[in-house]
Amino acid sequence: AAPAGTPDSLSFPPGFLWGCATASYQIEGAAREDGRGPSVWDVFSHTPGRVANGDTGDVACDSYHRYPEDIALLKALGVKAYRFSIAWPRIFPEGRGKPNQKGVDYYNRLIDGLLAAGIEPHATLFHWDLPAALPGGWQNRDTSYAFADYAGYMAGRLSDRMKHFMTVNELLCFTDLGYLTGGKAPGLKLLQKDANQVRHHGVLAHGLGVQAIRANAKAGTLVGLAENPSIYVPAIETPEHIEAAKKAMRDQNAMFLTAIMEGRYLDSYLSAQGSDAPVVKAGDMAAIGSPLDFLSINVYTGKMVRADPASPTGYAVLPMTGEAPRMPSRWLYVTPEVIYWGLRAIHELWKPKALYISENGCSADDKVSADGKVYDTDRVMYLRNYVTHLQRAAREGLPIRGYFLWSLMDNFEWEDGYTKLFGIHHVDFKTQKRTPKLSADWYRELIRVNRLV
Ligand code: GBH
Repeated sequence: AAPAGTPDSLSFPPGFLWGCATASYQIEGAAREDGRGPSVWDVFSHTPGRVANGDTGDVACDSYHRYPEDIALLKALGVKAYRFSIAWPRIFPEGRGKPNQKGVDYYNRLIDGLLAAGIEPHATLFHWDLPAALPGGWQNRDTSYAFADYAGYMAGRLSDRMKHFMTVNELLCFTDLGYLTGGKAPGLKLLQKDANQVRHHGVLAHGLGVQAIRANAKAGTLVGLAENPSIYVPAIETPEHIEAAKKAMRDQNAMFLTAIMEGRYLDSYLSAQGSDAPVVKAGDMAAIGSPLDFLSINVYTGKMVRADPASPTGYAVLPMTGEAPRMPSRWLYVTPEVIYWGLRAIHELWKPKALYISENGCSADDKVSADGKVYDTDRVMYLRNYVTHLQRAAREGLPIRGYFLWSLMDNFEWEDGYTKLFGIHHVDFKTQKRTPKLSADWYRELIRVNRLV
């Protein structure tokens, strides 16, 4: 094999940004400390029947106290960057008003620690822990403005030391899944019309957030978001199927990513919603379409599409068969090619200046061996496959700059509690001991050689 760093068909570009990702409510714990206000996830997880086993994020990985140890884990992996999220209710316990300095101090300590370890901080401003005090949550348009104020404030406080800010994480998950199907906080099942308004407030929060960050942050600050578009893979790699999958990407993401990248809702989306279409005020779409410095996507799974001349859309989305391979999370079909086709369609449709994978990873059926180690061979297989398709994207010259593995360590997996674990470090939730899994050893080597291993 060629020595590490030699450009060949297996290498990643020099300086490729390998990282790990986490989110505040999933790892921090310290839910009532230093003036943090309750979030909708505190309320939801403490409501009987909402989360597996009644698990909560009260303690989680206790990263609020153990962050130096977590920085040491990152350093031992050799990652160049760490994506974490900021808990809005630590900064504004009631969502707005007077900032809580103790909350800001925590992120100052974290960021200073990362910089001292030579690791680039990438912050998500909202990864679902909405302050519970905000009346009506995302049903209320005022929440979008409250988010922008908070985002601008934080970027103003942190941009002297870090560049990369993501407004929100995964619009679908905190809008539809919180307000339409109700599996996530706040657990509501609203009518489609009301849920469409929640979606609009979500993209509006992102857009107003971009504007507020630019108005308050130091010059040179880079703004994007971490979105999880529905991704469509051409069933067969022929021009007509490729075109069909690309059209599906644009159409099916009309309420979120397409609106953000194009600054408008597609006519096909609006007409399909009819009288349920959201109320849009003057200026909203311009804010939503604010130009971005980069686009990050969380990539886990996707569907296959074939060209279908008989359909008015020109394509047909194919159902997953019952025997399709899945990881333990019921939704996590193994579809490694989504990483390449997702990036390629986005690049061809909208040409973002820079692309990142802000999350990729999987739950696995982890067992601690007699030697204390987790040999998560299935996770290694999963990651190796996805990263192979990532390398294709890089090799073909797509502007892909980095990859954040979800997740640094086992953590609170939302409605699945601690029953589905995504870490490349095992966490013993009784002792809080972190232990690298086989996948951590694999990732360390990938980063070291910067080519497929
Ligand atoms: C990400 O979501 C999150 O950003 C992260 O916090 C999370 O821990 C990680 O992935 C692993 O789940 O059964 O119909 O309710 C991943 C994307 C999309 C996965 C919605 C779960 C629920 C489908 N998610 N999906 S449903």
